[in-house]
Amino acid sequence: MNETILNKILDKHHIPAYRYFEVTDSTNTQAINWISQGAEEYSLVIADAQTAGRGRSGRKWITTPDASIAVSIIIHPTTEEQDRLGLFSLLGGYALMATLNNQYGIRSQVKWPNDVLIDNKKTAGILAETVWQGDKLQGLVLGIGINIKESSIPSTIDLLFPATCIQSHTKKEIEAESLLGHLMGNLTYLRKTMLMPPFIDQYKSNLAYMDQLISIDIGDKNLVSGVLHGINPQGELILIESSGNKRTFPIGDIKLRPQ
Ligand code: BT5
Repeated sequence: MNETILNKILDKHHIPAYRYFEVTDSTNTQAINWISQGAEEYSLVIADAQTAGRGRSGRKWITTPDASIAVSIIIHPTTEEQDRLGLFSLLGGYALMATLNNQYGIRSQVKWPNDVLIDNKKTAGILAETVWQGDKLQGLVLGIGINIKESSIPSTIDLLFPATCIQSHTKKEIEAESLLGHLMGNLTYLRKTMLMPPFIDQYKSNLAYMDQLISIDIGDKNLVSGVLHGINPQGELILIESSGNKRTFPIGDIKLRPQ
């Protein structure tokens, strides 16, 4: 990234501080360390490449130099937000989806709980992690990995789900620094609505596989199938099984697949 442009854009979005790395292990790891040193709300850790980028449950996230963005946003959730921490993962995905749709005219969707899809392929993944001292929340790190250029798309042997990148879906040149600025603008705005019913409704209207038959992998090779019925105010997925039984799934480590 160009640091002069980055600095100007982040300043415009009132980002209090940021740490930028050409390469780091994981921006989430850096952000977690920074929280224990007293990082302010909306401080950012940004990297062009990661050597140990992570997804959920120890899975790997690949960030390619000059082709991707890895960003970790430091958040200090309010007391009300602390009752619904799972919504942050949804907020990250929704804010990026809104950026692609509104600022770049690229039709994208959210895939519950932590992906952004373009044309049914993953272009970004979100990893929200919390830092606790005893039972007191010190902060939350919202890590977002975004594929921008073609070379960011990992080889299929590294993938559980098809992948794409933003640049393949627009002729407009994507500048990583501006994309980050738009993302932060949308995220800070949408966070104010996150606990209100319209947020859940809007999320549902942009949810991949809504009203379709899907399977949920609940671990140990156990699959639960049903029709995706939406999400509840906690951000949990609602599935209707063929028996008519309604089940909800919390944002844990479960994988959703189309059938
Ligand atoms: C995620 O996990 O999708 C969350 C990824 C979060 C990455 C960000 S980057 C900034 C911050 N710092 C970090 O260290 N992490 C966060 P999950 O749903 O578990 O998906 C992981 C799976 O996505 C992998 O097992 C691969 O199949 C696939 N994958 C890995 N890299 C990818 C990429 N660049 N594009 C598309 N899919 C990818």
